[in-house]
Amino acid sequence: MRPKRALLATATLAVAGALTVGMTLAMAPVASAGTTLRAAAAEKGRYFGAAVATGKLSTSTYTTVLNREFNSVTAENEMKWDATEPSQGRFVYTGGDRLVSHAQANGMGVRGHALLWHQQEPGWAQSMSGSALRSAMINHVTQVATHYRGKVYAWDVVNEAFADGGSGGRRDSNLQRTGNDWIEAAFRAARAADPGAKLCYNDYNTDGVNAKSTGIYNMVRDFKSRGVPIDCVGFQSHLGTTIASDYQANLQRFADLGVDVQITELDVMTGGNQANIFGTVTRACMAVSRCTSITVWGVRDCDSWRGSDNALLFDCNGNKKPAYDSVLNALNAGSGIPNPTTTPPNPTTTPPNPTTTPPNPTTPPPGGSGCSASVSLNSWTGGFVATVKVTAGSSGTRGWTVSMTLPSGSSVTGTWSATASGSSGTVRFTNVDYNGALGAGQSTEFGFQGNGSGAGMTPTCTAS
Ligand code: G2I
Repeated sequence: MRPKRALLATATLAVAGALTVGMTLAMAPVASAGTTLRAAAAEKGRYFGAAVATGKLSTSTYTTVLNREFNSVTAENEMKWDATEPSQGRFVYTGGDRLVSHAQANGMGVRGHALLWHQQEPGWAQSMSGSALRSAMINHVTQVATHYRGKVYAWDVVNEAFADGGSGGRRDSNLQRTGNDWIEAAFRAARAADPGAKLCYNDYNTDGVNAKSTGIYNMVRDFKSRGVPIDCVGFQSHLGTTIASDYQANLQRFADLGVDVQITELDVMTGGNQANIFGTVTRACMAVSRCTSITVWGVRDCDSWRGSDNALLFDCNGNKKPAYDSVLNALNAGSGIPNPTTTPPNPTTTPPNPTTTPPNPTTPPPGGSGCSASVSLNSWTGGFVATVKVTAGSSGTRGWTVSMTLPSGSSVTGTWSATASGSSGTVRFTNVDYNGALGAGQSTEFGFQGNGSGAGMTPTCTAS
């Protein structure tokens, strides 16, 4: 018979290994002390992640620690706009794909970072403005989120859009100057492209109740009240030698709005308090049931953007620092997410909107008998995003086509979850392979973006 310790270790590894896209997290049947960060976090239904620079995946000291200790990764730079769309309309996914493969091979989830950010915009976007930039940014969100659909459990859809200081308002940028609704337009486009990813707003200097975090809080509350698809808020947590006494209370007030919270870029100034502060952050997350992941911004001190701050959990040789023990102890002492089957950290392929759940393939729906479609529009001067909901009639559908006539002078510039025939005048949108079959009364969504106005379009649905 195997000793009990070995059995527990096996259970723990199995849980950590299950934290991949498409799987539902199960709690370990017996509480045990995890001996690695990933095992300890997984036992509590959470991710413990690191920002990864893919160039370091060939360094064995680095990869040994990464694979042993972390069950989530964030691309430090590889999924940003400048990396993924270096010239307009030319998409490069090499670095991001490499990280996804590494994560999949090692039982890790992937946090996507970041679809839109005023920094690390490619040069061509930096020189754009107005409706041309708005179209370009929405296209970027659509393309990248579509590429990684089903492969990331969360996206930082918008990063660092709020100003520092006491205003509580937005930061000026060319993105912001396209109109104050740019953030919600981005979230709607991201949801349409990847209905299964948790969509997050991410920022720094939000580590307590302050003017900036309150500005974000008010935006999230507004989004929730108007049905803008936001699922989580990321708290970067680049910390100095102190931590706000209301760090946990701040997380909790966001969670109480009905969003998950995630610690997304944690690092802490070296010094006497480093281990305590890492522990305080971890305890705060564990005490908030909607705090689903903690990510540190790098693996070893010498991997950090903070240089001589020595701000991480491992020294340059991969040795654990006192801060590591502090985090591990806090993970092991913390509470699990109360009901991980209904509030998992990784719903991934379970879309937040059950209307987009594909039908059960074991009961193929009959053909014939109609469908209906409705459209919702997100418009700005010179462009729009249309989200179209297709609902099957009483006989279900094997496939569907939605026809819409665009106003004169308008055209379709990109489509997701459907195939468009034509781009102006009357455009026909036909299902793609995974969303044609709908059971009676079931719905799915597709979308497109266009130039010009989308006003007054009336969809007609034909089922096959
Ligand atoms: O600045 C720290 C973080 C703040 N929150 C958003 C994060 O995305 C951001 O990460 C850092 C990366 O850690 C750096 O690695 O973002 C920086 C860019 O603002 C990254 O630095 C850039 C350098 O500026 C570039 O010169 C360099 O080519 O890294 C690039 C790739 O090594």
